Amino acid sequence: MTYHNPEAETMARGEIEAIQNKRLKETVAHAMRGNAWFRQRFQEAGIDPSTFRGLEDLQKLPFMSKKDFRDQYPLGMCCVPKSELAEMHMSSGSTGTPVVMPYTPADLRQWADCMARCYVMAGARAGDVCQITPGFGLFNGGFGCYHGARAAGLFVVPTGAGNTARQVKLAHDFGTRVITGVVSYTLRIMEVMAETKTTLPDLKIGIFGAESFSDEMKRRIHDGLGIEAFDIYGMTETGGIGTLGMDCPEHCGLHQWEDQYIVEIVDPKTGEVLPDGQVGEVVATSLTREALPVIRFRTGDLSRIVSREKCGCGRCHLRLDRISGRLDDMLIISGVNFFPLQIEQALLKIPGVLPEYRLIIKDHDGTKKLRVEVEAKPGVTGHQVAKVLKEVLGFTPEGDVYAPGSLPHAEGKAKRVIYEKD
Ligand code: DLL
Repeated sequence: MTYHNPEAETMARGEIEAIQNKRLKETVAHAMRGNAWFRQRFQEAGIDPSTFRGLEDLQKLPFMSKKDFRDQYPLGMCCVPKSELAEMHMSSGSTGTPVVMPYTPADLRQWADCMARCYVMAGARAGDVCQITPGFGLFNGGFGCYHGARAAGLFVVPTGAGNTARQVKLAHDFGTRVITGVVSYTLRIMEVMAETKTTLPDLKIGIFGAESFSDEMKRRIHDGLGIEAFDIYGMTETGGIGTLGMDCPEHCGLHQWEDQYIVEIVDPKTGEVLPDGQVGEVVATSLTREALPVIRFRTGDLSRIVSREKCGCGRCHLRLDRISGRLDDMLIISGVNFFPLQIEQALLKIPGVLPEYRLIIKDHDGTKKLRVEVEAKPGVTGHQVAKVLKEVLGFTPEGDVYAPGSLPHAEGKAKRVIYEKD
């Protein structure tokens, strides 16, 4: 069993909680000292850094939201002078208003350490060829994979997104062993491999994220590429890909790097912390970040704590279930609440159905109708698809089955839900 950071990764629960307690106090004091926005927010909530008791007082801290990031664009929440910044990333999200995350050199090392832990946990070893397929730019995916791969001593092939034919050729010619990417882009790679009749015998490890990842999708990627697939979690606001964690080879939940972040699950309506096992909104607090610490950040992602027990891999860092969706992705059609992932799981159980699909929501004077479009191999009928969807949803949506390659394919995150108003 190998760890990138054995000291941090093999801490017992008591040690994790002690370090969280200490670092939480430091983070609150740092934010209040370094930034007027935090100071005012926390003073209004009655927080005094000299008497703040750490974990015991965690729930006295007010929540942060995406709206705070947007309102404070570009650097209104930054806790260090701009001259100390080394890099920034940004996500535009669904509304288009940017969320900016600045980094100091220490923040970049922290990110690299979290990502390197993920690589090594997945089985990557120094010298492995690591192909990075998320975009290099404002999106955190490419650079996060890069910083971590360098820290883990990997040989980086920084293809970035797109030009899938070249991507497959390079993976073949350089003997890529580890590939990182957005879940749905992997499907595009598999398609091009089939078209060009390329096999990648050296490829063993896939690190995928940025989108919900059903077991069915994992199985298809596993069968299609013959690799072990890992589900990596992180976001712009926590400092990027891999900052929160990933599943280990036991595949029994996503370990959260708890010496670096406190992860809570709260009731999305009341904000109350939920008991382990109950599904709610993931709330994250960074414990060592300098430029812009997140403190009780409401991620909008839904999951539950699976376990805080020691895992077979030797880590005690708590495990989250896969992210089942985002609060703002929940669809309500014909009085039924559901998430796109539930449709994906049902569709992929049908033999011959391909993992490219989209849900079109037609809004006619406030009445919403669902149309499901999915690619499938010849032989799969609309009737078969409709029957499966009726079982999941309780109603039969409109829909069509398309030939492979007919639906628009994304090179970044897939856009599964499309709204049409008439
Ligand atoms: O998507 C970081 C990332 C890049 C993670 C590449 C993994 C691979 P953002 O663009 O800020 O950052 O989007 C963050 O993506 O709040 C989740 O809703 C979703 N997300 C990220 N990882 C997962 C995952 C990157 N493993 C948002 N499963 C998050 C499900 C995920 N959803």
